[in-house]
Amino acid sequence: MIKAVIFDLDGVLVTTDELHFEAWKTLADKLDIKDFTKADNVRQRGVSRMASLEVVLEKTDRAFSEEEKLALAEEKNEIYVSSLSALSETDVLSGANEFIDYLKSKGIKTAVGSASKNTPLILEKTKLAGKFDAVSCGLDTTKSKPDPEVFLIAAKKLGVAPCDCVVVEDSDAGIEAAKTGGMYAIAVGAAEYNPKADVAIKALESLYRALTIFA
Ligand code: B16
Ligand code: MG
Repeated sequence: MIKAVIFDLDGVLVTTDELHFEAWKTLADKLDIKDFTKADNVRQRGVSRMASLEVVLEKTDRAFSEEEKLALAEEKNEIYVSSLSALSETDVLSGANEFIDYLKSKGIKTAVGSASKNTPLILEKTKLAGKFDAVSCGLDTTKSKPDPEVFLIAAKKLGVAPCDCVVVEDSDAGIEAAKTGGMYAIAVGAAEYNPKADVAIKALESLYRALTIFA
């Protein structure tokens, strides 16, 4: 019996995945890396800021010290955060608010489970803050997806056993994390073809039907 739904943030609830790509692209251009593409960006979904940086640096022969890498990650974050200034409730993906309200009406708990350290800022700007029973994000974790830590912390904050949780994810790392954590996984968007997911959907409007599979 499903007692909680844990939502990934970037690419599931909010369109910030595109802003992450643009910020990494700006950094790549500055490093004279010309072939950083959307295909590379798919591998950055769900993983930490530092792991995402490695995807960019794979494209150059230049070597960087740990200190330089931290500075590059910080530079990307500054570009990304400044692009968040225009973020508003119109950037919440279609169907998200309605589905969260539906879950509440059914007594099913909700949480955010995101790798992003910018989660509180994004929730505030999109007026999603306060809609969830719990928030677990990159500020709570020491290990990032595909490690299940972020989702296990969410489940613990909710007081729900992992086997009674469903995770909605757009990244392969996130699907892996949910399954390793003993949860059900619904894949959406970029993770649509992940064979480890229990169900795949094209858009959030299909979540109602997807949820009946676990009932
Ligand atoms: P930040 P999610 C993830 O968010 C993004 O998908 C991933 O691309 C990013 O590197 C990660 O957050 C860290 O984000 O740099 O803002 O701390 O998809 O888990 O909600
Ligand atoms: Mg995501």
